[in-house]
This record gives sequence, structure tokens and C-alpha cells, in this order.
Amino acid sequence: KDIGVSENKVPDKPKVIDYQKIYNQIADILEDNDYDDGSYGPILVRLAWHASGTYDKNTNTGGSDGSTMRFSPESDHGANAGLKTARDKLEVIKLANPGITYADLWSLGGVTAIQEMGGPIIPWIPGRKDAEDGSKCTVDGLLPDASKTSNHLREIFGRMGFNDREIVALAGAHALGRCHPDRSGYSGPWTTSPTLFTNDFYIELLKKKWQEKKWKGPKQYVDKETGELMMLPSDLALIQDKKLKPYVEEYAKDEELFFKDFSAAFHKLQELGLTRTGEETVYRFKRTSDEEVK
Ligand code: ZEM
Repeated sequence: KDIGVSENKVPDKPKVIDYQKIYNQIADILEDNDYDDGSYGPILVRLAWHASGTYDKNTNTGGSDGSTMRFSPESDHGANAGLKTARDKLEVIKLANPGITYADLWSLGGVTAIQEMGGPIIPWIPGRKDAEDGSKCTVDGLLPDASKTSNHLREIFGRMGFNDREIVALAGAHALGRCHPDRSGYSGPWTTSPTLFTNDFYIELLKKKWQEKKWKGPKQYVDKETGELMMLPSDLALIQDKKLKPYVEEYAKDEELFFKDFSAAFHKLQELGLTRTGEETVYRFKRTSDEEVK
């Protein structure tokens, strides 16, 4: 620290970044009636998740530091198909705010999207750095495989340091967005309000009758009643597993509890792989709707 040195002698004094301003700028570019269900929110959440979900607690590798998904081969991993759309979308924000790292921007993008779509406040801490090149890219296969069930989920999320309850809480993000045949091969949304953050994923999972979709694509489920909603094999696993199902039932009944647990789990996800002192400023951003003049 340059304590005692007069300010004008300190070269390149880092500017304080106004993260709420960047939050507001991201909030401003989410809606677009020509894209999917009218919002880039869901895909920004997926970008933040895939940038962090590579963490391995045994080797302390992967995680939200580094933004290594900018580089091949990580950008080409099957699980990341389609996420270029999200990275490109955030590029205008990066250009307007060159001081923020890509790694922080992607993470903040996920937090902003969740809050703006009506989800809980997610405490957020900056400080992620960008890797210089692709040498720190993670290996393929670290993210969960939708064709698999609860043992696989425990293995993958356990490697990141998450327990059963946190697995079920995080999976509630599937209230948002949809599957795209040209990205994952799967098709359709999980809920009837894919741009709103709700506990509807759990409600639909328990309430609807799910049957295997008859098609040439990968094995997935559709709801018997309307045929318009979908579940992945890994989603149905949450009610097929006796230890996971009670959490699905709790979250279906109690949205407030889901919001609280999701916020904590998503914050933890965004912190994976980072070294913190405990002295960092923890930001709690205001939703743009909270700021509207009454
Ligand atoms: Zn997802 N996810 N995910 N997920 N996900 C998809 C889409 C979205 C799994 C998975 O294979 C898939 C979490 C957990 C798990 C989101 C957030 C989070 C898609 C469809 C697949 C196949 C991709 C496509 O075709 O565009 C599996 C197996 C998971 C294990 C439990 C967690 C945790 C998430 C965040 C906390 C979101 C928001 C989407 C919707 C993306 C979009 O573009 O609409």
C-alpha cells in the first residue's frame, strides 16, 4: 500500500469501480423480444454457473476465477455450447467498463439476471482475475450430465463442495430458460414463466405427470397434460432419490425458504476457487425495480 505517499505521486491509482452502476447497465440489456422468451437473463445465469461449476475442491482448480471459458478448448466443451451468446452479450458492458474483469463481469451478470427476474438478493464480492491465455482451461466433463441421475449429481456437486440440500436448491434455477436442440440437444422450457425466478420448477416436478418424450433426440420427459413443459433425466432424479425428494417438497411449499437457500448456494458457487481474506466488501445490489420513483 502507498500509505503516506501523496496521491499525485501514485501512478495508475486504481479507480474505484461502481458495481451497482454496472449491475444497472446489465439489467438494461436483459430484455429483447427477438431472443428466446424475451430475455437474456437465463443464459447469463447459465454462463455464471458454468464458469464456476468446474471447481474441484481436491485440487483447488477450476471455479469462477480466470474466465478461462474465453479460450479453446473450454469454450468448445459440449456443456458450454451456446454460451458464446452470453459472453458476446456482456461484451458491450466490458467495453463501457474496461476496469471490470471478465470473470467478475460473468459472475455479476448471473447475479444481476437472477435479481432482475424476481429472484433473491445474492451477496456478491468482486476480485476475480482473468487468465492470460488458455493454459489454465479446465478439462472437459466437470459439469453435470443431464442424462444421469442422483449418484452422478452427488459426485459432481460433491466435488465442488455441495451437499444434497444445496444440489436441490441450485437445481431450482431450472425455473428459468429452456433447452435448445442446437445447444444441448434437449428441447423446451421447465416452467410456464421461464423469465421469472420462482419455485415453479419444484412445483411442476411434483405436480405434473412426466412421461418419456417420443422423439429421435436424447431421452427426456414431457408433461402428459400439455406436452409443453420438460424435465431432464437429471431433474427427475431429484424426486426419484429418497434423500433428495424431501428438499424438493420443502421448496415447492415454501418459496421464501427456497430463495434463502438458493441465494446462499449461488453465492457459494460464485466464490469457488477464490482466496478471500474476509475483509472484502460484500455487495448487495438494489434491483432496478426497487429504485423506481413511486
Ligand atoms: Zn442447467 N441446464 N443444469 N443449471 N441451466 C440447461 C439450461 C439451464 C443441467 C443441464 O444439463 C442443463 C444447473 C444445473 C444443471 C441453467 C442453470 C443451472 C440445459 C439446456 C441443460 C441440458 C441448455 C440448452 O440447451 O441451452 C444439469 C444436468 C444440471 C445438474 C443439476 C444449475 C446449478 C444452474 C444455476 C444455478 C439455466 C438458467 C438454464 C437455461 C439456459 C437458457 O439458455 O435458457
